[in-house]
Amino acid sequence: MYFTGHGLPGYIREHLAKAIASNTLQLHYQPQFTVANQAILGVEALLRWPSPTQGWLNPEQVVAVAEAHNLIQPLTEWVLRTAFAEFRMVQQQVQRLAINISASYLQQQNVAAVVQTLLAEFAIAPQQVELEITESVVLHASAQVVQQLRAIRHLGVALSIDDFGTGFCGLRYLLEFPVSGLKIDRAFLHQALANPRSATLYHDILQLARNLNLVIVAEGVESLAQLQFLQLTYCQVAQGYYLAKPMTLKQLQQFVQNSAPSKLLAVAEPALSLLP
Ligand code: G
Ligand code: MN
Repeated sequence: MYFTGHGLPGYIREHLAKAIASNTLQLHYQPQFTVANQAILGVEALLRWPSPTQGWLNPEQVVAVAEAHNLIQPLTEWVLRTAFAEFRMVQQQVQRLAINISASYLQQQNVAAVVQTLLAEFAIAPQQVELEITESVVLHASAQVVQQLRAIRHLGVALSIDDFGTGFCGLRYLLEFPVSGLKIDRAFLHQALANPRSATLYHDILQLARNLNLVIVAEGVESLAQLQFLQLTYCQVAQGYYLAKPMTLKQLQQFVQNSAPSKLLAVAEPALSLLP
């Protein structure tokens, strides 16, 4: 889907500052749903860059170039401001907005202060916002970053670990870090449906998170069977192509208008056999 040719970092480096300033960048939104009846609960904002010559640019590479070339501040602040402004357009139907924040932005900036200002400017309640960080942030966090994370939580903004389980984040960190939620990496869900041991692992991650009072979002739901498995394990929130793909703001506005919560899922017989 994305252009990833060799010349790409060079292209991004050359055009990123202008793309930020000229509003060439876009945010797409992927809905998150309650597992029980697939009611839309929130959206995750995802960076998209349609380049006239290169097609859709890979967002991870865009962020990597921004980090390397001193553009992470304008990029992240464009994302925050745009996401907040656009969230206002769907705030009646969507309760929560999740935004990805990179490690270097957390290291450099007073994120809590930036978010606090934007919350006031757009009249959004802190409880409606969630910042997603990766395990690498937690792993390499300086005292200053930990202080930032505490300040964010102190505002009432949620803080979750993205792609949980893929890095080397020791479980000890879950106790020591001021995080409020986990997004379990999609690889765990895919494996869970493939063999009983992986199913048990997924189940136990959920259990652990619940016992620590962490909110779980299951990432990468791509089939009904996976959704049924999540219901069976009492996972509450899910995101993935089976439920909805990332979409433009316009599409999201149509989506929330047309979607009524569906019926509760029937008991998930096929998934039952996976668990002890
Ligand atoms: O790391 P993070 O969870 O923020 O990544 C989100 C990315 O995952 C988005 O770019 C989105 O397009 C992609 N994504 C969302 N849902 C699915 C899914 O069900 N399957 C796969 N393979 N990718 C997904
Ligand atoms: Mn994310």
